[in-house]
Amino acid sequence: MDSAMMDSVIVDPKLQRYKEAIAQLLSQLEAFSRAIKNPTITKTVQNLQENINQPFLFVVIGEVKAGKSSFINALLGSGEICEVGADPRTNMVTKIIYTEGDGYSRETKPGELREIGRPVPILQQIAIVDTPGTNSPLQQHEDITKEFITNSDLVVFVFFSKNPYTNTAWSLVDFAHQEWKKPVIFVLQQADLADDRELQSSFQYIEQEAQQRQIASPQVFATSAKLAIENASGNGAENSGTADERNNDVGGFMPVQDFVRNTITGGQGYRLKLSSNIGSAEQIVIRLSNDMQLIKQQLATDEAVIAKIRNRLGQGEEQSRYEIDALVARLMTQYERAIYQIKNEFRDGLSIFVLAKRSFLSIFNRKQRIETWMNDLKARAQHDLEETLDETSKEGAKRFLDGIQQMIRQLLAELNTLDNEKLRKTEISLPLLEYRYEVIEGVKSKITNLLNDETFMHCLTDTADSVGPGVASGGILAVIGGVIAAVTEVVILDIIGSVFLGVGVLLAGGVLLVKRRGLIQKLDSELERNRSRFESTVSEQLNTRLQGIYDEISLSFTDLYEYVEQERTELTPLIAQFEEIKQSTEQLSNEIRRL
Ligand SMILES: Nc1nc2c(ncn2[C@@H]2O[C@H](COP(=O)(O)OP(=O)(O)OP(=O)(O)O)[C@@H](O)[C@H]2O)c(=O)[nH]1
Ligand SMILES: [Mg+2]
Repeated sequence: MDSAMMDSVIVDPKLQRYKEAIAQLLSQLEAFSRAIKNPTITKTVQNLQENINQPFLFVVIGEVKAGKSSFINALLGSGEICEVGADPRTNMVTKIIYTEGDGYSRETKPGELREIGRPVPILQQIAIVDTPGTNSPLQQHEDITKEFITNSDLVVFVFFSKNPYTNTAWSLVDFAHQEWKKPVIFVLQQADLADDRELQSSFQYIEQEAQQRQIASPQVFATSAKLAIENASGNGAENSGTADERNNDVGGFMPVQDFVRNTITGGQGYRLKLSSNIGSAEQIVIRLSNDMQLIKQQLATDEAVIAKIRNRLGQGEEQSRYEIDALVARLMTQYERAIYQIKNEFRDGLSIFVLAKRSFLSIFNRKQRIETWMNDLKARAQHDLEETLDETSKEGAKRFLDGIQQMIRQLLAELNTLDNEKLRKTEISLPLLEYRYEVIEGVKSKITNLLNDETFMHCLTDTADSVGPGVASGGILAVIGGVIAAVTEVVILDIIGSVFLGVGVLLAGGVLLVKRRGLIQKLDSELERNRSRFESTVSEQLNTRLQGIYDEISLSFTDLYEYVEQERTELTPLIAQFEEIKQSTEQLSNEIRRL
């Protein structure tokens, strides 16, 4: 009877595997509870882990020399666990537990409690408490014994087969069975020393006593530790596991093992213990489930809102670009209308001067009149062009501004959907979730500021003369104003000026009539060239400005973008981890319930 064989005899390997599966699940749950920084759940899980990893605890009680220590050795299949002898040996309550390595023995409460560690595999599943005889004078042991009984899974009462009648253990039987509802068994030890008649009356006596104590069908076994151990060290190892194993049950331990396996270590008791453990794990998972669901949904919402914001910004930019194109087109129409006017006047004016050539006006006077006419034409051209372009650009800028304001309001509405009071009261206390509120409020106030902030809105429509290199940073109107000024003051006047310069020279030469056509063509092409330059400059600068405005709005969302990115990185693995735990819990729970 080696200890490896005892392992499989006493503990049901199938249930043992479930125990390991629960232990694994609990360690996953522990890691998860640490990840979500919930110390209460971590503590609960740790208690469960301790509980599930506790081996079964058997307490062995009986009179001095009844053979308790020998019984334990035989049951565990190792003669070396408890000290056995003719004189009183077990002089204090002794807890025998598993240890790796050489083993040890030390008094954990001097004079009262000893702990023995042994590298015997079965002790990983069953820890045993050996007690001094109940009739020994050392009564202070009774308190410790009782403490162990309350935590035990089985209490074994050992009697001397030949003479069980003077037993002093019955008060502890009451304590274990009646007060604590613990499973108890009775063992008639040293059965080899009693004859059949003696054994039979001992059985009857124990059964009667037990029944008087409301133990309905008392479990009474007769064993001989002596024979069992002798057999094991003799030929047990070779015989173990063979078909006629039962016939070799020298010492009567087989029925004891059967009972233990069926009712404690492999039976209903074990199942109850497993299902209570998985039940507790399930409770924790359910408790976390709602919060995890909340977080999962929030992550999805956050991502959707971010996508909507990006989309809206994109659409807004497109819309603004479209408005700018339309504005540029309107400006160009105005420009064309104005230069059409200039061209006509120029043509008409020239004709008048050509006709006037035949008059008697002196060249000097003619020159003066032409200069006056030129200056007048230049001034009117500039004024008309400025006025009409100015009006159009003001109207365009207003529309543009309204569009942007409306978009910002929509963006604010999107941001408001991110508020979630529930998220602040969960079992999950990640720093990430704690500063969520701050991030959302920060972004909201930045966006609200864009609406209210003088500088931003002002700079949109700023009319200050920030022409030149500052154009791109000025308001829309400043941009347009700058371009208009450049087009009219500088370019138009130059064009007209340079064309008139030719006129003056030609007048002096008296060939105006011949060159008139050429002059008109020159003006046309210069104005046309200027037109495309105007168009490309105003369009380019407005688009640059637009880009700046949208960049600034986008920039206000940076914190939120970064937050959601971080949220995704941190929460995704947590969500997956929890899903896995949840699934294994459900699966394990179902399997254990079906056992
Ligand atoms: N013949 C026979 N002797 C046994 C048997 N079991 C134990 N003994 C002997 O009985 C004596 C007492 O055995 P223990 O196992 O030390 O008894 P115990 O109840 O632990 O004794 P204390 O710890 O001193 O109270 C020892 O000399 C053992 O060798 C048995 O089954 N048959
Ligand atoms: Mg003993």
